[in-house]
Amino acid sequence: MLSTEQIAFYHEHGYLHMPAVFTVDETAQLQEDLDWMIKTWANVGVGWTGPWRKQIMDLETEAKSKLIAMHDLHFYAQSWMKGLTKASIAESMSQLLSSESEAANGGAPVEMHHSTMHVKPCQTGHPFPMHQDHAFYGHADNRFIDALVHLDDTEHANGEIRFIDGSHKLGYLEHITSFVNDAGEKEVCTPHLDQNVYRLEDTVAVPAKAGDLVIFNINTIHGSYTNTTENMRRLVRAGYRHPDNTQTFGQSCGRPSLMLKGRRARAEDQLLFGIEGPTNAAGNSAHDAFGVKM
Ligand SMILES: O=C(O)CCC(=O)C(=O)O
Repeated sequence: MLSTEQIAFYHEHGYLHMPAVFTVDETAQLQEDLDWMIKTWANVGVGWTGPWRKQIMDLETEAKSKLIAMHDLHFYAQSWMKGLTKASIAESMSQLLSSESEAANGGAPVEMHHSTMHVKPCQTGHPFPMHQDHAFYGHADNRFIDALVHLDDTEHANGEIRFIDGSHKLGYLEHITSFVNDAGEKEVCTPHLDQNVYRLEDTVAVPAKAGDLVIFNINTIHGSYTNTTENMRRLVRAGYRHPDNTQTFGQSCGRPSLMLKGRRARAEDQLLFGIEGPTNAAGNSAHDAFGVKM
């Protein structure tokens, strides 16, 4: 259970470091299975695109920079399914997602929305520009928490996570999603904020140990520097939300999520989840999270 101080810290600052959420043995199994997934399933690519790349990387690093990534590790290895759905994590998320009345009545219900691997390869591992995760999976309100599972100790040299303190209070900000490239053409890019306004230099670094969680609000502005070390920096993000918080667009929109605590309340006329597979061009189900035809 989180202390009153930890809950207050999250609401004030928009992030929280939770040490030793996983035991040494659990962490070792998660690491082993992560390494297997890196070899067997993950994509190795240039990572996020956009003009920010040349602002926060020198030309040589930018040309070599890579990100190893994949979504939904809990569909690929039991350790990850068990780890990300741990009762202690669900309880902590419930504490942070609860209204006063929910807190007085056993805590808010919690569902797990997704998980995503972010591995920075050694030496030129991809930095992340300043952004809010809302830009990637928009929700009606801010009852959504991202949790970074650390598989390696982090520090400045390997690109620890960094936040703009209290920035969740700004609400969702419009992100840059296209730019004019060197050929003068409009090019679509990964959503990010103006790096001159929201600067990595102005962030609070939150270094952590393998087995720790660092959590943050869907609207907290964050980013990270390049991994300059000889080792990979392995990290996995999992998203936890209040089931009443409707997704409006983006990653995994329309997909049912896993209930980790409590029950899914039924809104008036709300339909059951559909059972058919993806049916539209965006890969979304014919039913959104509330069972309404899209
Ligand atoms: O992996 C990192 O350093 C940054 C992760 C991040 O920005 C995210 O998961 O939204």
